Formats: sequence, C-alpha cells, structure tokens
Amino acid sequence: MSVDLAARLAAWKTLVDARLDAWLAPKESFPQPLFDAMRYSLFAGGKRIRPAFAFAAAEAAGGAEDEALPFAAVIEMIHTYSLIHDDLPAMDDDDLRRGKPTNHVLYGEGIAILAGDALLTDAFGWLAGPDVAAHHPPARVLRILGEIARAAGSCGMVAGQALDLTSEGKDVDLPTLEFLHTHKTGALIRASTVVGGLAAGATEVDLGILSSYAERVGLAFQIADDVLDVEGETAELGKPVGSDESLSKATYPAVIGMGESKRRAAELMESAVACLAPFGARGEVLAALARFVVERRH
Ligand code: GRG
Repeated sequence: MSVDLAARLAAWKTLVDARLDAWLAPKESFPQPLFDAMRYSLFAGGKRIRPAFAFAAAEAAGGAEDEALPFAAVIEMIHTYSLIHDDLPAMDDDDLRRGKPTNHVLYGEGIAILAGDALLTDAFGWLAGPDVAAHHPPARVLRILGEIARAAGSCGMVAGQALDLTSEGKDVDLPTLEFLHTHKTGALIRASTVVGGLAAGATEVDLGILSSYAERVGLAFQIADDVLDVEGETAELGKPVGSDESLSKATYPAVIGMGESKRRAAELMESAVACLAPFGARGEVLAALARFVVERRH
C-alpha cells in the first residue's frame, strides 16, 4: 500500500498548528512585541517535519496521534527558537527565511533573542503541564523530557551550532563535519522520532530501531540541505541559494564533492529504510518520510 505522505503531512501540520495556537498567548498580549514575535516565527510556514517524525514513529510503535501531539508541538517550538537564533546577526545573519523577513529584521535583535528564549523555555513548561500529565505516566514524561533536553542542549543541537560557527572559513575534515551535522540537525530529528515511540509506549527493542533509523535520516536531512543550498531554487527554498558558500560554511559538497554527497545521502536513506523491516507495514510512513527528506526541493 503506498503512502500519501503529502496528505499525512498536511493533516499533522493542522493538528500541531492548532495545539500551538491554543498554547500560545494571543499576539496582542502584554508585552505585545514578544508575543507577536513568537507567533510570527512559529506560524511562518515551516514544514513541521519534526512533528511528522514523532507522529510516524508513534504509528510504527502502534500508538495514536494524540499521544504524540503535545511532544510534537513542543519540539516544533524548540526548532523555531533555533531558527530565530540561527538567523541573528551574531550567527548566520540571514534576512530571509521561508520566503519572509527573519524575526530580528521585523522585531529587532533584542526581541528576536527573547522570542527564541521564550519558545525554548515555554516548551519545557508545556512538557511539565497538564496536557501531558493527563495522558502519560510521570516516569515516561521524565524520560521524554530528558531526551528532548539532551538533543537540544550542549550535547546536541547547541554543540553542533557552536562547531558550525567556529568552523567557518576553516578546512574541516569528514569526522568533524559528521559531528557537526549529527548534532546541529540530527539530534532533534532523532529525539522527535524516539519521543514519538516513547509517547506510544514502544518497547526498548522498537526504540532502538527508531533511534537507528533516525540517526541515519537526520544526517541525510542535513546533507540534502547542503546540496539544496548549492542546487536549489531561491523561490522554493525561501532563502538565498549559496549562503553556505558565502559564509565559508563546512558542508558535505565542500568537503566530499557534490556527487559523493548525493550518493551518501541516498545510501543513508536506504540504510534508514532497511532498519524499519521489523515494523512491517507499520513502518511505511517512516520509510516515506526518509525518502521525502532526501528528495525534497525545499
Ligand atoms: C541556534 C542553538 C541554535 C541552533 C541552530 C537548526 C539550526 C541550529 C540551524 C538551522 C540552520 C539550518 C538552515 C540548518 C539546515 C537544516 C535545517 C535545520 C533546516 C531547517 O529545518 P526545516 O527544513 O525548516 O525543517 P522549516 O522551515 O520547514 O521548519
């Protein structure tokens, strides 16, 4: 049976957007620029791919969407914070994301930093809140909280971002580049997937499968992103093509060449799909997501 991934992604996006809209204070709330800025980036048109990994993993583990929903929403808040901060003048200094002005361009640097801080901190507030406690036992919530914190913090995304910044303009070898990509992008994708499984009460064996799958997909996602930065279209990407090269960023095409980068991304995708064999038909959506990640145009 083939998966209509576009329909699934659209349905999950609707679910996550509704939950985020219910959680976040209205944009007119006091102090108004903060809430306006938080909502602006949260609803600026992201693909909601991390929530999709959480929902698809819950499905593979035999769970239901509503079990994964609050965790999917929380992860998207953390992802949005990372994008706001990544675009700041002190980091990549980007004016455009998802085809729209970046947060600091509209609200100023100070409010953009605070909007990111608030999204990150509030995410953990929601994890500790009644929406989660009503549906999950405390031990599970604590484990999920730990997974997300480790993926986002100094052993995960922040470590990758720090290495990204300090590698600019330098010759970087392949192991360093792999560390950078698996931490900056891969860690949160892995956490989304494992957390989806945890939300569904997956066995340790199934969690191991989800983790192996997601490690491969997370790296493939970032290699595909590097390739798109060279070969993509600005209109489809919603940001200027070639920004990695202009910032002398460490990327796969720069280190191993374009052909080898594409081959590596495809190989990782195949290997990720192979990990899913024990799930049988329940793993079909995860397999479709892995293919989407490598074949996407934006
Ligand atoms: C600031 C701590 C901190 C971390 C930033 C995620 C990140 C780390 C930087 C983003 C830089 C970037 C463009 C990386 C490429 C991969 C990536 C994360 C792309 C954006 O994710 P998508 O494609 O974005 O899921 P949408 O817009 O769909 O949400």
